[in-house]
Amino acid sequence: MSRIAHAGLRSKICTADEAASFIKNGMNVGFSGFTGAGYPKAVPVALAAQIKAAHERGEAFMIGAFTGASTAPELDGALAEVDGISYRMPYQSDPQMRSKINAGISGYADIHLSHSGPQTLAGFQGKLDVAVIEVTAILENGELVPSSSMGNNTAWMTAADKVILEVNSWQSMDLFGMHDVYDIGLPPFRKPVELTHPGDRIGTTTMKVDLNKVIAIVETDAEDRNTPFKPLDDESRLIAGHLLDFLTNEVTQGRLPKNLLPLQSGVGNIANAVLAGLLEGPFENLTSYTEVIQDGMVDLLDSGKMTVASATAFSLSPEYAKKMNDNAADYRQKIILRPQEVSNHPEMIRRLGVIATNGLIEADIYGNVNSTHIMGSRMQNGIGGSGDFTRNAYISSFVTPSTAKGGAISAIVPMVSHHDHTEHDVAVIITEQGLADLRGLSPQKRAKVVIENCAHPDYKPALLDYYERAVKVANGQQTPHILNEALSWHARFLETGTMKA
Ligand code: 0RQ
Repeated sequence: MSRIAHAGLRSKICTADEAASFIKNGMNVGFSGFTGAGYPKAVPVALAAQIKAAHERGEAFMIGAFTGASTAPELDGALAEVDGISYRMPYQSDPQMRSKINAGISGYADIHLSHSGPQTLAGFQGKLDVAVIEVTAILENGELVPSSSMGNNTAWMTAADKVILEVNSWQSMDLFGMHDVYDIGLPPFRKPVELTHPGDRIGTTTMKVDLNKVIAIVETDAEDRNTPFKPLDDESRLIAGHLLDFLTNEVTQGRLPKNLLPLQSGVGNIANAVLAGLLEGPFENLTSYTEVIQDGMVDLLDSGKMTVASATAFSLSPEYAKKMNDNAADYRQKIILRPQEVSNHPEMIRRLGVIATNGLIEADIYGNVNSTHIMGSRMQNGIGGSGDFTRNAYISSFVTPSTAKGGAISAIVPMVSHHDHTEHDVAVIITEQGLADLRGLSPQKRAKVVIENCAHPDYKPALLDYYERAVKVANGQQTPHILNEALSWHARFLETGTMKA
């Protein structure tokens, strides 16, 4: 059966090459796609070939690329490889894209995920010329069934002058019914998000598009970029264990209900290990209000330990993506995919009392967190949704190994080389060494707990020494620093290849 039921739109079916030719030098393009799910798979590759050919003819051809979050080699990878992206926002994690950003070829605005759609609708990001959106199907009435990510799809289709659709028959038709499409709008008419439980629905199951904007439709049958998770290692198990002990104690102290509060869990292997820990843990009737559904969350839903999960996209291994496709009719009873401005909305995170857990690159002794930059200047991925969740969470936590690069780098430093999450927002820091609960502590007390509980033994004495000397010489006792030494660990690493003195 054709996935394009609308008779009028069938006349727009064309090749990826024809569709891509609508995109010209200097245009801003809004692509679907979030953490390697639901991104267009044919048009960006065709566009990259056209950009390459233009460059070979000596012509300028670069675009602004807006997405939901990270995509895949067929999108970020292909376009970055041909130097086709002059401006990129928001989150990315592709090695090619990262290297062009760090080489200064592609400008990158690392804005909060919940801001990316609304800022574009408001006109803050310039004009959006074209939206390229993957869908599962086009219904007879022209409404669109979203695929494995909602992301910024509706924002892009509203903001853009023209829309190109990719209809992907690899996506299960049973995804129909899993989404909750709700547009919040812009001030002064922005609507409240009247959800009081992660399982609530307030929107529609399909997306609407102005059919006059649709200039091309491309049919594909390609799977999402699904990356396997690493097998759980001892370090991740230890980190997960510290977090689960902490949550158990919060329940004992009466600060959390027995089934906790809705969980947000970041991307990556440690986050997945935390979910695996919950599978063996004592908590029942868990819920999740998060961004991405990983393998660990599917296991929790399968086991009955988790009753419902709300997110904006999948981030599954190939094995779990197949399982999702085969069983989407069951999973849509327990999984809801929302636009990212709803999944990451401060109003919801604050109201529901989300427990947020994200990864970090480095934290300092006072509780400031850097999630994005290596040694101050070099972009890793981006802030993603971690800022949306951390600032508004009931309890915000960060997980990381205490060292990186075989021990040459301490994840706990005197001062972070870039600030993403400030000491005002960070409640708990966890490494394999232990957990620092920063709630209710002044900066000086925090420093002692962070060094004692989280730092690696190789770096503990030097951190303590820095702190104790800072207390003696600083110009104030609120957050004592020795300014010409605070970033010397990073400088040493860049000069010698290790932070060790
Ligand atoms: O480098 O790949 O070259 O080996 O950074 O580090 O330890 O594998 O950890 O995959 O969980 O990523 C913060 C980047 C952690 C991630 C970050 C190097 C390390 C390795 C990856 P290699 P790990 P993870 C919601 C949440 C921001 C977005 C976010 C992230 C690589 O969690 O992008 O939270 N977070 N989104 O060697 C130098 C250090 C380092 C370091 C790690 N201190 N110095 N290199 N590395 N620490 C989801 C979304 O928003 C979509």
